[in-house]
Amino acid sequence: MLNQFKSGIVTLIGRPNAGKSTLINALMQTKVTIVSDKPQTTRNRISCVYNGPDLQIVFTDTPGIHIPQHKLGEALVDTATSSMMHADLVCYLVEATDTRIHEEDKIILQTLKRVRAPVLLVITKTDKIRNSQAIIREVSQLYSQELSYIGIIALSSRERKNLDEFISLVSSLLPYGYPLYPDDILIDKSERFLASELIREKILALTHREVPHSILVMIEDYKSPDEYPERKDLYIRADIYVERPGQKAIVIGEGGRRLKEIGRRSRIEIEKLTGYKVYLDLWIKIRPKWRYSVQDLRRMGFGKD
Ligand SMILES: Nc1nc2c(ncn2[C@@H]2O[C@H](COP(=O)(O)OP(=O)(O)OP(=O)(O)O)[C@@H](O)[C@H]2O)c(=O)[nH]1
Ligand SMILES: [Mg+2]
Repeated sequence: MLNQFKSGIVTLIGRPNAGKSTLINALMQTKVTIVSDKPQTTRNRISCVYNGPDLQIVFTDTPGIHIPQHKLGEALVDTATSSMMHADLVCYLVEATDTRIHEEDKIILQTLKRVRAPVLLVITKTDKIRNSQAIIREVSQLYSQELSYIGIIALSSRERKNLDEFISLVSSLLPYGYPLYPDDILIDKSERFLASELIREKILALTHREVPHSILVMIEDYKSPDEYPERKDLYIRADIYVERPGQKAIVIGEGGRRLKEIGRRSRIEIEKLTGYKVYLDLWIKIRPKWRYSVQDLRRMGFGKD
């Protein structure tokens, strides 16, 4: 039986907003990683375990590769780059509407030269264009000089188009081997981490310009009935960090309305995730220029994965 089993680590890379996290959620059929229309949403390497018949694929979501403007950006790009080095297969995502190679893609192409794993070119968001075949031809032409890739596929996570074909193609490119995780593991991150991400996702959805990028969410207290059987609800105290007083005012909103909405939306999703009624205690704090400080980043857990 075992000699039929295929398994491997498949790292998704691409510039910010390429659709990496959305594709992983679509494949997993549940929300494991947060999504927004703002670039640089994903900040960590997140491994998600997909199980199929005689198949286990560990999909790794990574931060979008870009030209870093601060220490946080550098840490994000480092995380994405090192994730490529550990992969059995790298999926390089480009958007169907991309008709040229962007500066960020040039960085990716440069890095891929050092990667041993084969590269699959994945064209995302085909629901935005009319003719997928024409786009496949165009993208192949665009990248054929720059990259030696093992295959190319176009898909839409939003319309769930070509997802089964994507899984078949990926599995055909993976080695035979043992499962890497027990089959009841979905993600290599704690509920506490997922809760902090869901809160950040709601802030990203409700703020604009520099604010989303300046946000950091730290869970300071997490008391779950799993750990404290006498409790009926899940108590979460989270600190939301911003860089400037003006940003604090924006997150709070007029009469506290935005913060209330952030709390409401976050609570609904965390309740869905954990199955418990959630009591959410949100505090906003200012930590000037935390994205530029190596010490702050280390204290806040970046650069550990
Ligand atoms: N129309 C359409 N939009 C999509 C599709 N996939 C993703 N998007 C949108 O593209 C935006 C970015 O999606 P993400 O999944 O967060 O992109 P990402 O590559 O993970 O971005 P970073 O984490 O910032 O690197 C979101 O607004 C998504 O809703 C798709 O198949 N079709
Ligand atoms: Mg992402």
